[in-house]
Amino acid sequence: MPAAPEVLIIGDYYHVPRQRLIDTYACRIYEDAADPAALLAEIAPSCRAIASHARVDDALMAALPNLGVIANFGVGFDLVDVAAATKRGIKVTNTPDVLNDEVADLAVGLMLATSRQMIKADAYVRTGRWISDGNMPFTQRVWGKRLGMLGMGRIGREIADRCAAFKMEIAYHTRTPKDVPYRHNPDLLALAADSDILISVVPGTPETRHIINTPVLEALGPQGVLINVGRGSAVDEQALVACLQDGRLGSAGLDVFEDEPRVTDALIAMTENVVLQPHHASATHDTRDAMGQMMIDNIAAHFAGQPLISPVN
Ligand code: A2R
Repeated sequence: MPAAPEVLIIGDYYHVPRQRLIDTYACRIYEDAADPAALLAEIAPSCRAIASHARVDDALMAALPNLGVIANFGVGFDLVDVAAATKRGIKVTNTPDVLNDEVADLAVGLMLATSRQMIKADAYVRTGRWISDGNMPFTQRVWGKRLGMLGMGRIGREIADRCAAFKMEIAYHTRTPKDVPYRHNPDLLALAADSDILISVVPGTPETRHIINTPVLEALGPQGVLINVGRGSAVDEQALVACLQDGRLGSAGLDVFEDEPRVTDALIAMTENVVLQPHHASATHDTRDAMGQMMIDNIAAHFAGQPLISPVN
């Protein structure tokens, strides 16, 4: 019986599929190595796959000449240098679709929590202010409001469909119009100006970096709500802080940040109009398991010489 193929595990992901991977293949764990360079040198002849939830750069690929596939845990694959992989003939896979509903649920929850100030309201009860100060000041309505979606892909569509049930008026901005029952706006600035709530669910690419900037935030306006469940890099966080601080933007609900897991002190200090989540929109047991399984299935397909399930290059 030939030895199981060697898989390099990089980054932290759900322990259940991770263990399944370890039980199935000969795996080495990058983070466990006292001397990562020595580990790479040792597995260089045999390592044919990386299962990753961390940065995979060209130098790492260069150290593993027999690498055939980088299976990324997550739909967003911005941590993998796909151009370098393609140049080296290495396939990259991701985990699309299995997380759409989960992320959409959290996006809607974040929209409600931010607009209706649910975290602040929770504290209002717990700290006794309901008794000392009387009823909490009123909040902003969600149903029937104008929703702008930045991104209308697999996840964006699920978010929009949920928001349609909230009787919201929905429009979206993408580079190309989609076959959806919502109005396409080719101009993000105009979309922001026409929206009460803007939800961002675009990938982290050079093109989307800081696509939500001061003009977009100002267009959303003093009553506007920004929700980001895509990538932190899509929002100019400094501009966001400035706009929130001086009232040019109303509030924000964020699951993703520019420098995760570090979140700027200014955002942490804003408890009145900002709701923060630890990049966990897809993080339920079921969905993280499904994502892990998809990553494993891609590796298995590669080893079996079969078509990959979700190639990105
Ligand atoms: O622009 P299009 O027509 O390719 O539409 C895509 C849109 N998008 C952009 N919209 C405006 N300006 C851009 N520069 C830009 N780049 C991409 O984002 C499409 O509507 C959407 C991405 O959809 P999917 O590829 O189906 O991704 P999915 O599964 O919805 O996930 C979105 C992202 C992931 O890449 C992770 O970063 C995060 O959510 O979990």
